Amino acid sequence: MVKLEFPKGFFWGAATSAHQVEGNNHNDWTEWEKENANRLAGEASRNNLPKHILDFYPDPLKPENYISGRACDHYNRFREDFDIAKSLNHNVHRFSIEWSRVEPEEGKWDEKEIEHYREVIRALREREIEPFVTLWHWTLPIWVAKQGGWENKKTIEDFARYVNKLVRSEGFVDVKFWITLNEPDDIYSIFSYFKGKYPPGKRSILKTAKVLKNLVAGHKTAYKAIHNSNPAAMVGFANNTIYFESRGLIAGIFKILANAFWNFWFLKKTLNHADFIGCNYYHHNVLRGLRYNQNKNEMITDMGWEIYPEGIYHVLKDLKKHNKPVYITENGIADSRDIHREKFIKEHLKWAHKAISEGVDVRGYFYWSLLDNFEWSEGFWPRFGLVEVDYKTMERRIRQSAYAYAKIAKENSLEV
Ligand code: IFM
Repeated sequence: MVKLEFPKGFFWGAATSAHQVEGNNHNDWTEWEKENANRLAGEASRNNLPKHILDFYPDPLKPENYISGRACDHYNRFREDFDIAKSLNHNVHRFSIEWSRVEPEEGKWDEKEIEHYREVIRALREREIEPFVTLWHWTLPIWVAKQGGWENKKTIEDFARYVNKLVRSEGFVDVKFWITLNEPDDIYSIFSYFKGKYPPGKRSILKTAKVLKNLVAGHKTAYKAIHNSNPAAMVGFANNTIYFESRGLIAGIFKILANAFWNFWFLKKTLNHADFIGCNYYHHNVLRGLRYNQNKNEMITDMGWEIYPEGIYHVLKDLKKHNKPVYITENGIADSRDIHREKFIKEHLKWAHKAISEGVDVRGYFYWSLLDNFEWSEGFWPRFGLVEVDYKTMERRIRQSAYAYAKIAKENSLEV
């Protein structure tokens, strides 16, 4: 048995996002869900889904699975949820603010909603849990979506105004850690504007390029706004990173290009406007010739994603050259039976620890997610939570793996 000690003051916690947990939002996603729930339920096939998830409510073959609705009712139960996080020794928590609540109409602030998030921050601080606040996790107020979302340059100014309003409001001024955007390039732009899988469901390289450019500008203006209000703040964005491995010469070139776009493009564009690097890691991708996803898939999650903990070591090592603090802002597994989660967490932490021991300045780990939640176009069936949510009763049940993670957090070390 070897004990791997993590750096003093290491952050241990979990992440959520507003739309996935709060419930009763009204934004571009809720509209899209209404339009697409029947289609998504129709496309879901019993054969492609793991059998064991078919026993859960809601049924992935029914439209209700694809409507976020009450979600986890975290909007009303956040204190109870933070009590759970506290009992699991979390000392940090990542959550996002829902822009459509704060500014439901252009230029009109809903002070009650700002007060709500002030209460959320207060509730975390009362429990000695450090808040990591995400300003934008994919959803847009309806009026922003109507003006073309991130395709429209005006959204950059609108976003800056929203950020300015928040960071200057009482209760927000002393928030130290801010994440401007979640997975802006690799997931949002690609899924929403290139693959057309997420709203607004477009498929255009030109639009993708425009959105990417505007998101870079959005990040930079938000960075400046936060620093103008609080020079001591630490600001970054959450980057979705993939560990690409190549087999053969052509794949070697493919890998350079894939890395340059997927892992480094947004990062390089915003490096002068980042106090830390947020690293979300879920995937390994083996390239063979010009084919991708040639993974062995010996172990997979409920969503069919390969479990490949070593990959986190490689993506972290690749970040070392930037000489910035790194936070693992997401890493998690859809595992409704909780049979892989404990090992998943421990193995990823073992590899993250190796990166730390080789000089990468990793300062925190956020498991995705604290709760089971609404997994976008997959709806409710993927179960990522340390805590199970019964969507009929909203009852929370702490999974065994959460206790294993709680022990690591308490001891600031991992036994392997
Ligand atoms: O649920 C998502 C999250 O919103 C963004 N990162 C990946 C998670 C799992 O797919």
